[in-house]
Amino acid sequence: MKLYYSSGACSLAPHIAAREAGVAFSLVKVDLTTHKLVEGGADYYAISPRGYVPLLEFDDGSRHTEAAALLQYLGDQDKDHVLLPAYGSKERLTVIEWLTYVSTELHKGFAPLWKKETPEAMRQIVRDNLAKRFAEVDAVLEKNAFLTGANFTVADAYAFTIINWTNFLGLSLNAYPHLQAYMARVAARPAVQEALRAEGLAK
Ligand SMILES: N[C@@H](CCC(=O)N[C@@H](CS)C(=O)NCC(=O)O)C(=O)O
Repeated sequence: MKLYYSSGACSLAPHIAAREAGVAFSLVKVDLTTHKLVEGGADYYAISPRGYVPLLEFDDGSRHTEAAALLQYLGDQDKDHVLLPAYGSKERLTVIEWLTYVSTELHKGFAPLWKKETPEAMRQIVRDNLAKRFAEVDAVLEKNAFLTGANFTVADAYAFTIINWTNFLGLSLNAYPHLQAYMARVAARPAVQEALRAEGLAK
């Protein structure tokens, strides 16, 4: 399968999950300013009508989008059911609950900060809302090593990717020591290091 991605974008989450699950995949880099493929310059809108990454293309040519959905598919490739617990279990419900939270509260919560046209007053509201979310997550991580307990799951791949945007946007996590420690813990995982290196975000 092929993963269409842009360095450090939300596509880093399925990228990490694919490496954690040990599935075979190749990467196709997209320039999100031009919406063209970096290699060859093909029009990305012809591949992904919304122009968004991530997009997963299977060997049969079928294409799928939406980070939270791709993460569930990739999590299910872990036959030990650690990245995503078994169908029907409450543990799985908890991971999907967190995936949905990251998607709607964090991922889309950050979105206005990426837009040049967002006015400063709005940016402040967005930052204040994110601060509330970071405080919630920090409290959870005071008790747990990862979002849902002792194990790294696809929800952590997603949360790490989105909260990592604080580095690109100059937002401090100093007020959230447990969240800061978590970000370092996730970043140190071999699969995460490989993904960051492949995206040119680590040496
Ligand atoms: N609903 C999509 C949103 C994906 C998304 O926001 N992708 C961003 C990068 S993180 C993007 O491709 N933006 C390009 C654009 O807005 O043109 C998902 O959850 O996967």
